[in-house]
Amino acid sequence: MLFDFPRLRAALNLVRLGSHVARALQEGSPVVALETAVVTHGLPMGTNWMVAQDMEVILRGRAVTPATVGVYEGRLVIGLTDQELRELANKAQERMRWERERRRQMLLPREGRGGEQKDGDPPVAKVTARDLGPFLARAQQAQPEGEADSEVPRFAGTTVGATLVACRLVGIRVFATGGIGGVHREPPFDVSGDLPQMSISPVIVVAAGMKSILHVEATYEYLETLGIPVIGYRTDTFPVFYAREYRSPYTGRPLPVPFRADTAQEVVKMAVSHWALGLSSAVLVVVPPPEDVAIPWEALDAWTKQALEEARRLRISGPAVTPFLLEQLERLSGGRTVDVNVALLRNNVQVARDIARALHFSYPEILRKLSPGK
Ligand code: PSU
Ligand code: MN
Repeated sequence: MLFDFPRLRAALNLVRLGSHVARALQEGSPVVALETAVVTHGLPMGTNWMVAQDMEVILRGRAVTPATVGVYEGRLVIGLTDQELRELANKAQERMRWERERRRQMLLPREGRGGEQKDGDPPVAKVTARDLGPFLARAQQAQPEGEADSEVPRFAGTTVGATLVACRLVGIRVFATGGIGGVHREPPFDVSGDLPQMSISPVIVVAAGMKSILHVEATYEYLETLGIPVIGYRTDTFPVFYAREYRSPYTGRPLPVPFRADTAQEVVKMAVSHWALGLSSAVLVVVPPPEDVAIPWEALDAWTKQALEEARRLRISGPAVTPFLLEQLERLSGGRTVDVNVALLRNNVQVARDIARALHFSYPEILRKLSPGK
């Protein structure tokens, strides 16, 4: 082996395991990981904190330990405390202000921008798996003994991909999110870092499918290419985040899911059978958003096209694309997309909770045997 990874990590002081998560992992009780990019970049202010708390409460209610992952004071924290999570949520507001101001500046003619305008960094970043190492290193370099240097970014929400890195480090097997990233619809056909991380992380990922803003079919194909099993939870067709069903512009039909499970137990059997064959990718469980709030595909698709148009007009690119489109959809739908987003996050966490319990009761040994990072 090239490095002694655990010792190297410890020496660099890169990761902190929350005490509640450490305890749960030690005694082998069920744990569900949660991401924070949805908190810092996915939901409006106020709602984000409420949902982040709710998700933890849902898990604790059935004796499942939440491991909410994020970057706090330059360290990857697996199991943020309430206080830390609240701080991250609050930083979303400053970030939105920062983002608006920057966009305003971009639209001004060059002379109006006030000379050499420096962008600076947002108060809270969105980190993917590939950003994590450099981000932590830079934060710590600037702050060897914990003295405050507010210039260097030290807080971040972790995307699905970055959160999976944390899952691998400590052997968490179940993870709930809203919607995964994927292949975007337009050039340069940005592909979310979520997908390659899913291909190397043996974790059951519970989501309401991929985001509607993506190229749904291209993302679906990519999941196949990467060897990631897709299981419809009480559904035969693919949900797309805010909508229970997608309608293909090519076939005029919904997209079928390859496998269906009606209970948490069935999901667990399929996942364990996948891993037992020596395959070590994630297993994606797609759960349609609750019927009473879901948005019909036709309406969603129309809003999505408008949002994409707006992104093109403002030349939004890179990691800012997804948060921008979500914000536009909120505006175009009169807030309906936020209601669905909240409802589906809660719903997904409930499903993940049941899966974590089923995994724990049926295959307690898997939590140890497959445990990586040791
Ligand atoms: N689920 C939500 N809202 C979000 C996300 C998921 O309900 O904002 C985030 C996830 O963190 C996911 C990210 O990893 O969006 C995808 O971003 P990108 O397309 O830039 O990879
Ligand atoms: Mn991207």
